[in-house]
Amino acid sequence: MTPPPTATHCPYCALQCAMTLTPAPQGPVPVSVTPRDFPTNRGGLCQKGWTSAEVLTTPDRLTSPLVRGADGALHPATWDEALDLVAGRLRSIQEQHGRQAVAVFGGGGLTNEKAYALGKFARVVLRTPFIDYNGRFCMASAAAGANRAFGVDRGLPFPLADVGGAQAVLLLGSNLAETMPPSSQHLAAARAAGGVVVVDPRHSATAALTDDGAGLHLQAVPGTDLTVLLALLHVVWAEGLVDTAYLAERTTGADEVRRSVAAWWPERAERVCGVPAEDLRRAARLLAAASPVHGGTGAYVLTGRGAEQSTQGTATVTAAINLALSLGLPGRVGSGYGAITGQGNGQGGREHGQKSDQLPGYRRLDDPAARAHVAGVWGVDPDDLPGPGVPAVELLRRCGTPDGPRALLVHGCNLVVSAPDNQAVRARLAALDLLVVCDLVPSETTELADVVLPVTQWAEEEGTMTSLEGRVLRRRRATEPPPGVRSELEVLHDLAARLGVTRGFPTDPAVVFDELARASAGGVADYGGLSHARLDAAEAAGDGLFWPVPATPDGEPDHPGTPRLFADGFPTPDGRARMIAVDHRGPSDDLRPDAPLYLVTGRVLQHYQSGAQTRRVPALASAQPEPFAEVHPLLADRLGVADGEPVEVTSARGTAVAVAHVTTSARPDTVFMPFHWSGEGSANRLTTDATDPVSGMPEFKVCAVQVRAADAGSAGSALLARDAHRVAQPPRAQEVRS
Ligand SMILES: Nc1nc2c(c(=O)[nH]1)N[C@H]1C(S)=C(S)[C@@H](COP(=O)(O)OP(=O)(O)OC[C@H]3O[C@@H](n4cnc5c(=O)[nH]c(N)nc54)[C@H](O)[C@@H]3O)O[C@H]1N2
Ligand SMILES: Nc1nc2c(c(=O)[nH]1)N[C@H]1C(S)=C(S)[C@@H](COP(=O)(O)OP(=O)(O)OC[C@H]3O[C@@H](n4cnc5c(=O)[nH]c(N)nc54)[C@H](O)[C@@H]3O)O[C@H]1N2
Ligand code: SF4
Ligand SMILES: [Mo]
Repeated sequence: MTPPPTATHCPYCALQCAMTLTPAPQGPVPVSVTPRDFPTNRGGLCQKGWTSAEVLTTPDRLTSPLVRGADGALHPATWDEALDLVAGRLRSIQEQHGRQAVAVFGGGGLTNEKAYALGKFARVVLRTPFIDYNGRFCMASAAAGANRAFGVDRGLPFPLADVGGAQAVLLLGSNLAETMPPSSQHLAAARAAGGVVVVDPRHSATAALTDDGAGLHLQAVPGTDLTVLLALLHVVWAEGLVDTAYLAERTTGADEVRRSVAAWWPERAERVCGVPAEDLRRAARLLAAASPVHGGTGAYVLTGRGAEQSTQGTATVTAAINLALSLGLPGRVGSGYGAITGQGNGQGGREHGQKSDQLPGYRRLDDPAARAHVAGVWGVDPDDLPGPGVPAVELLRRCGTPDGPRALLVHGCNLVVSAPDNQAVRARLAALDLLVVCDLVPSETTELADVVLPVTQWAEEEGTMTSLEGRVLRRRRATEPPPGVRSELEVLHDLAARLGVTRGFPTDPAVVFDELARASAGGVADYGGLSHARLDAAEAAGDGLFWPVPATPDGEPDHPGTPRLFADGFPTPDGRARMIAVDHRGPSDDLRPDAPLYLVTGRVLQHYQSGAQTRRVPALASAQPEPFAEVHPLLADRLGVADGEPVEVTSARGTAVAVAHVTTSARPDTVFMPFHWSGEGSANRLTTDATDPVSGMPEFKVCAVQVRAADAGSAGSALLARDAHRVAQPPRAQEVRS
């Protein structure tokens, strides 16, 4: 008898589309994927979701630990050999150089259980302050802005489906039509009302949703979102469109914000952001008209990475929140501010202790009460818990330096592709005494490792993921992992035991979750009333549950979860949202004579992040076979480059080579490169590792570059032709848009 179908969610992004996996014993993949109806995806899946099962049986799947030999190559080893080696080296490095000589790097794709166990492993077993994760690349500015203003960071503090009722939606730097395709369904009403406003230097697929009267595309100069927001704020204040009763009752700081935006009249903003003053006025009026105070059906202000991955990302998020508060949106059903979280568990991954300053439940590591609570759950002395470490970029800069970490454990991040200024990161990783990488597939980062540990993925494991809405969902096992592969919980258990900690690292995800629930109880992200069993029952009834879900005393009904936050107040000391005046500085690496163009980076539909998974799926790789740079026809003419020809893009960090896609969707002063590829075509050879002073988030989105044609004989084009990830493919579908 074949086993029954399994209800689960997509392995990739934070939309966590619901899907059913049906055993396919005769097929090329062990399970077949069908979409499942769910409030976020409403039966939709993108191409990545449809093809996700192919990564389970990708031909070069890691199925044995690998250890670097005397010949410099990676060789298969037994688990005992690999784990003994790792534990022995960690011990001797810590004996010689201190506990802080070992660092941990996590990921927002890990389940809550793995993220929690990893944070505990760093604090309890390694007792190092140095742990951070790739959410620092992704969610840190949104988190910092929301924590400061609202006292809590849940990306969307409302169900995504609420957006479906709105009359206006302002999207700053989100290309959700490509990055979460099924989510565009929720924009239908706003489009019909002419109310979608997209701020993006490109006429992206999402910007195209504003065409034909569906809204406005504000094609701003890269790195100037803050001036767009300051101008929108100026207009709503100057034209008396703010919700004065709401501001008086529910916020502090409105006067300072009003004063600070007085000088940002639209004509002044236009000189910086390039968006016509009249469009800025129209956008502000359209949002105001949709706001409840003016009788509209609702308005949302949503930010994506385009606005956040900036050295002024936290300030930009703060201005977006100021705008939403000025219009009285947060805490009203059908309106609000939200950040569109990216990674599969980008939300849960930032709640349970992978962050350098954080303990489970979104508790702070420098809060004595939080330390005492979590130390109690862990059965350790609070004084033995290390203090806060440093954010990801700083951690990477220190790796392999005389006073920095000598060993790094990486779980769920392909740093060599995805980190900013990745050639410098590669050098830092190469300078380590020990690099240990857990992954499912070989990656550019496993290639550098001293030890590679092969782990289970998605459909082979049980766990939970917390979606962009803060909804805790069950990930379920639908197929056996290949022989030789272990779960990350087993890896941490086995390493802990070898390092002398024989208790506290269970391998059953349901047991780990129960401990996570206790550790988070009473914290901001309170999972205290949840268990795998309760989530299974909730999903069977149709949903999942939104945190906080506190435990209830015995005999009382279970807490129903919290789909909408802020109805009765904000979790700040005075219950009010804090409005904070912010001002514009501009990108850290701005245009100059030898770098007269902007580079902006981002994503395409078919590839996920570093491409480690999706470059292995033939249908995805053939749809997007190679690194490219979008170039406006005017710029292409000036450079003497035709569509399909290689260009060399050079920044102060390095040079990358990519195929020109000539398209009018670009601004003439800006080229766009996706970051999904490695080697010569890697966008992160060019990006700067300058970070936001509040959040530590790097400025991935904007830097200054020089672009030139890579002539046929140049090193660049020769290298591109040799690029391992370039495969012979049918002609590209994308044509020049006019
Ligand atoms: N297909 C696909 N989907 C994904 C992912 C993926 O890798 N591939 N990753 C997931 C993850 S982890 C994340 S974080 C999300 C990211 O989701 P998004 O934020 O939607 O994705 P990006 O493409 O990084 O950036 C969005 C847009 O920002 C624009 N942009 C660049 N510079 C600026 C600027 O200065 N200002 C403004 N306003 N816009 C700018 C780019 O042109 C781009 O269209 O996607 C998730 N979904
Ligand atoms: N230029 C530029 N760079 C960017 C961005 C950008 O917009 N522009 N965006 C940034 C953002 S938002 C993000 S989120 C990062 C993402 O960048 P990465 O962190 O590199 O993202 P992934 O490719 O998802 O890498 C995850 C790795 O973990 C593996 N993996 C998947 N699941 C598991 C698991 O359960 N356990 C373990 N151990 N491994 C697993 C995958 O196979 C893959 O090798 O990139 C950042 N880099
Ligand atoms: S939108 Fe995201 S969650 Fe949905 S199928 Fe695509 S990658 Fe998966
Ligand atoms: Mo991300």
